Amino acid sequence: MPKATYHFPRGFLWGTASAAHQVEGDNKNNQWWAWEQTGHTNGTSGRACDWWAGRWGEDFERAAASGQNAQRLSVEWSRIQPAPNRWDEDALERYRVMLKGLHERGLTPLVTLHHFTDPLWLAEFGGWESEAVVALFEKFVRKTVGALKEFCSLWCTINEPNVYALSGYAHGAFPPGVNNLKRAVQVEANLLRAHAAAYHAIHEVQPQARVGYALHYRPMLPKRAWSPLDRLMRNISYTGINMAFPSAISTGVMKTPLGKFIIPEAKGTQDYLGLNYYSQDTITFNLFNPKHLFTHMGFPADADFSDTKFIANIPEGLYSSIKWAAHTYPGLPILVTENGVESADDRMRPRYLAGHIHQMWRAVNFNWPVQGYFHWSLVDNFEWERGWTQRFGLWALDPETQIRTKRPSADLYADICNENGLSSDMVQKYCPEVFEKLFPS
Ligand code: IFM
Repeated sequence: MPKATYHFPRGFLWGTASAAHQVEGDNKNNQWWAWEQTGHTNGTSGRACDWWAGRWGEDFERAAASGQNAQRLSVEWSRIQPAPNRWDEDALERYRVMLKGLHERGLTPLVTLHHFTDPLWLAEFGGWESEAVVALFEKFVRKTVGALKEFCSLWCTINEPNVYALSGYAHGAFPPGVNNLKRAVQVEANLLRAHAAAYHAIHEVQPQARVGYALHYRPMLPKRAWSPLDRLMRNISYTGINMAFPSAISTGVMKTPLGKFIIPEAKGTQDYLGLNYYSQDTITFNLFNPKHLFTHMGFPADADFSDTKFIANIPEGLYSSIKWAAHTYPGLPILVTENGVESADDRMRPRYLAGHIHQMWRAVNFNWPVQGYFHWSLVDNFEWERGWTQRFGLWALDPETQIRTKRPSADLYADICNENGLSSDMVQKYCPEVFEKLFPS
């Protein structure tokens, strides 16, 4: 049996990722809280992981004690700016204390400025459909970055703009629950304008900042490679879902299935690419699915599925995502800003984790500049419309009692972080079922 270790470059960032609404609790002043109260989600966020009441400290301890050296979190716009004409200095001070707490524990912060939630006042005024949001977001970003810059220089403007626009405005699982592709595209254009404005503003406020956004990237394959219709639908879905932001950042033009938006100020607005990768899709042309533009998106029937079949374990997709990023933006640093799986009994997570770290290592060996990895997530948290039905944590959480229970994969991830690599011994211990695949004899 081979003995080997797949090492990562010195200084590689190892962390976990979270978002304010999913962990803080009692975020009552945003559109998601309102949406949850009207029965649109599987349970409500409630106290979530109770970070706002102070449990961030014990969770940062867990992260640091397990050898992590970085942490991705987001700030909540509705706390910092509870009304259009009011800033909450206490909320900003609380975030300063949290970020200071990360440094004290040897964790480099990566702060996301927008992760799916909007202040209620913004949602009531039309949210991201009105171009006026761009100036409002820029104002919020200037204020927040100005207040937190002592403790953070790595920023993510917007998390998964494609998911926000499509889920909220095309298939309606997110608030405001709209089914209208034209409105979705308009929202995505405003997100891009806001990202560009934030990028330039952050560099003015903090010239040494590194600024990017987090792209939810889904590699896609036609189900039947021989079928021109499957290939066509694959190309339409791929461009529509993945490419709006990346192509606009390359060219200043956002191309969508419904037309072009010229946004020249977006060109070149990234100092790194944040990649969120979970799974890879198989696309089929389906004549009987006009509602979804004659497309069926799925996974291979024999895939290794997560608890609710939300994710298929396809680690090669992380390799091809990184390859795409490295070829699209030669030399641009890449951070894997999210990757993880729902697995309540933790049977799947160790092999998912090991398989993805192995594929990331393969990518690093092509000298593609991957500089860090943030696992989603440290502790189970509120999974949006899916509520508490999906458990992504290295640690299990009982939201009622707030008791955290370590899952075995927390130890595996700690071993990876401490070693700055993945070894055959780790795979043998935590997920022997993939040993031969990862360390072939
Ligand atoms: O929980 C989400 C996160 O907020 C955005 N990316 C996907 C995660 C898992 O569903």
